[in-house]
Amino acid sequence: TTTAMRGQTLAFPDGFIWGAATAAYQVEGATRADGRGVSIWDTFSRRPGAIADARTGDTACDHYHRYAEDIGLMDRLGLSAYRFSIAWTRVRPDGSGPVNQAGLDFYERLVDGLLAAGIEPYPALYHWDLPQALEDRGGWTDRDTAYRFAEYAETVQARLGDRVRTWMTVNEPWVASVLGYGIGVHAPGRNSWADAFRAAHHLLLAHGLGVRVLRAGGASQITLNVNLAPVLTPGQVNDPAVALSPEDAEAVDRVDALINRQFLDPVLRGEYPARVLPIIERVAGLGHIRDGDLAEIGRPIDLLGVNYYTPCVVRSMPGTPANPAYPGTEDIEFPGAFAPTTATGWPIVPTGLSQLLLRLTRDYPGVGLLVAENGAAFDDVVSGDRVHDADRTAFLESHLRAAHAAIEAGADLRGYLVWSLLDNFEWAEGYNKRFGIVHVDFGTQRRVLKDSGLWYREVIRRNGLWKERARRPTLEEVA
Ligand code: GBH
Repeated sequence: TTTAMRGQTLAFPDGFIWGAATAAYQVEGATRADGRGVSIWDTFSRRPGAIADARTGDTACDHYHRYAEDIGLMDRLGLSAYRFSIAWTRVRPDGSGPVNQAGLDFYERLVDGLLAAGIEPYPALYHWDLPQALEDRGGWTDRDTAYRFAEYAETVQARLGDRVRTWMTVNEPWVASVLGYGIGVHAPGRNSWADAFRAAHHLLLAHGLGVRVLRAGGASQITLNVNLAPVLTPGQVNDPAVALSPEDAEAVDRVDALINRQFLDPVLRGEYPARVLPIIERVAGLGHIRDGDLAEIGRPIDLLGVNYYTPCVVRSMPGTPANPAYPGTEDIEFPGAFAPTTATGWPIVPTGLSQLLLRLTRDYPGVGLLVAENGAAFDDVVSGDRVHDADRTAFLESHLRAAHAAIEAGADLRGYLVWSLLDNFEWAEGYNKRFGIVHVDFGTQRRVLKDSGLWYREVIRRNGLWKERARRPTLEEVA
């Protein structure tokens, strides 16, 4: 890098981690290969009406067989890290029974391939694909599942711990509990608020027990990934400094406690927020929260994985019934934001990311931050061997500018992982929503680096953005 180039670059800190993420059920396919057991997503995706166009993850991106080609793509991108998840059912097909060595062999090939390409593996142990056998015994509503998770974590680490330095425990306990057990739009498709709160607690407990065994096994960095959203009134979306009425301030605080602090406080402070406990007690009782659990859950971690997509927009509106996804939100309306949206309908608010990172820095000091997911679904324009996705590039660029601003203002942000490396099985949306920086033709499994991927490669190469938006190179320059 010449001085001139550095002058034009909005540089990120040295050693900043540039990566991309996927999850097992969304990309692997090969759901019957080499002794893999049945997960709740195999079951749920066959439930009539559960998934758009009745699709499943049976084939997905066939990453199980094409991982070497996919590592080649990561190498072209110049990624420093690849976040993937391990399918519990490949390792212990029944959740708790015998270990399936063939499943571990796959992750060993993947990890070795990544290391050979100079890419740091960031495995996540749980990205929603619970073994069906455990669900049949109560799933995450049963405390025992957390202990089975710790057992499985230990098994995986015993095989890969000499090569994996960074471990991710659980991905998005809010989504897994609320969408899976509370409103049934994700596996296992149950509909009970009480179950959702119990599941959330047991997912947190699984994380804590996982930290304990991973640490004992010598892990050097441990994270959990939480989906976080700044909670804002419609007025704050455009002007964060706008003054709130006491009613709006209360609505914001209550929803923030439910979606963010319910997970952050146990993990980073060893306690449930006082604002949430009475809601949990009313809905589920407190019997599932035992003495000692919060000490277990609050074990120190090194990094917090922040998954950010969009803010949560609320305002006080007396008489409104509780939002089905948020018990305890009586008298609060969720009006959405006046902002452009992605193909999933989520408002695009890049400043939400800087606000979030700075708020974490202020309220939860001492833990490093990693953007563990950020990205967007848009429709691709395929033209010959190019895939045009200018909207995605603009989305990523504006969020990276926001991340950079947070770093300048003092956030200890260590890295950024794009969701996602590949277009993939987008849960209840099937294959209709494309989040990849690599286009996947699901008929032929052909992969093509999208324009956003070519752009990201350039960002990684210079460890930064172009200072002036206008100086962004043309695609011809970077292709
Ligand atoms: C992540 O979940 C997952 O980890 C990943 O597997 C998935 O593919 C990816 O995101 C994309 O969906 O209130 O209607 O504006 C993200 C989950 C996304 C949940 C945003 C809450 C709010 C939508 N979150 N969502 S809305």
